[in-house]
Amino acid sequence: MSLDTSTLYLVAAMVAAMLGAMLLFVGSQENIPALRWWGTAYLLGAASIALWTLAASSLGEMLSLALNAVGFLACGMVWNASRVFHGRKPNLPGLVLGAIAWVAAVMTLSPEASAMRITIGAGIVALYAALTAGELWSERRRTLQRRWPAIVVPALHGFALMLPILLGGFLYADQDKFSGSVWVTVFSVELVLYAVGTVFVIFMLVSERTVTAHKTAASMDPLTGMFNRRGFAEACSRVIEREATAGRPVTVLIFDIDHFKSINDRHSHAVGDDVLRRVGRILRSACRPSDLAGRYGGEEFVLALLDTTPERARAVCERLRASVVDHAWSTLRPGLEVTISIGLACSAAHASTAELLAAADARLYEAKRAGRNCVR
Ligand code: GH3
Ligand code: MG
Ligand code: MG
Repeated sequence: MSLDTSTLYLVAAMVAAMLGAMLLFVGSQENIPALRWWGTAYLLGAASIALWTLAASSLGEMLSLALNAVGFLACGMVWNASRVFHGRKPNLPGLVLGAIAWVAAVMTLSPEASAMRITIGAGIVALYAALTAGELWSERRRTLQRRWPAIVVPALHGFALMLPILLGGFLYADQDKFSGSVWVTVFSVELVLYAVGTVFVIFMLVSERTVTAHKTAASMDPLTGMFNRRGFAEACSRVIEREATAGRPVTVLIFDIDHFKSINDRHSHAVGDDVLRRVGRILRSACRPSDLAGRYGGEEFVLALLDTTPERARAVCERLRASVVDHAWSTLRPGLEVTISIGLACSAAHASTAELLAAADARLYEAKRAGRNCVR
């Protein structure tokens, strides 16, 4: 079977253009700058390949050189898109360096050395592919299992383009036939596969990120920035399981702001919200970063203390209670006073989150009945 090279390149250009338009559209709709980088890169790349394929012979040396440079600029943009996607700044010198290197190489090489030109061009594209793969690799927040296509696709692409360099001696023996050789066909097919494969990877990464963002939003309390009831319960269950396996106890405390309704009534709901925020901050500063803290609902907060003794747990509760009483509440409203009542429960081995919380809740009500502003 013989495949026509120009047709293949045009198909590659059309596929890339459609994917680019799609990326730009989604990037604008969802306001994801990295997708706009990727989309623009694809459109530029597609335009340069299409024009070069259709009109290279009639363009003249300078224009076709410029077209090639635009193609390398597109490769640099793909790399920068992956940087932007991970919250890094675009690398502008790196973006244009490939194009500059190409122009410099063509200016210095003799026009007959077409194989050498193609090799250098492939090398530049391979380098950008490797940089893109490296960028995706260094994103260590995701699991390797999920990230592997993000690394394999650009890495394979780079490898395919490196082949003529690796096999250079073999190819140069047949300079004249190079441009019509099987490699050119292989590259054009590879280009289509790469363009489609990359977009698949991009959307996989974007959807993973969106899911993570929604999950985070669903488990966070926007007022205090802490876990909400759901987030706390989920995290606490995971932690209890882990600690039970390790044979370590987990201690849970629930506390409730005393007479909070009257704080709202006397000082306004906005002041009530400020009190909740400040209590959240006091809670966080009273525990270790490894402990789990959350707003359980209304004016109730929870804290799971890990790997701790009942004595330390008791001390944390006392410190917490004292920190709330001693806080400079008058800076918020003159005459404002805030106290909390705390219920504490230490886990027998293999107690569930629900059992622990119920036990702590029962203690909390004892604390309320005992006159508030105390620990049970
Ligand atoms: P107790 O000492 O028995 O706990 O009395 P309390 O007044 O604190 O308890 P109660 O359950 O009667 O009232 C809780 C109040 O908390 C009622 C509700 O309006 C208020 N509240 C719940 N969520 C919020 C919130 O997000 N912001 C503000 N400002 N108030 C809230
Ligand atoms: Mg209350
Ligand atoms: Mg309450």
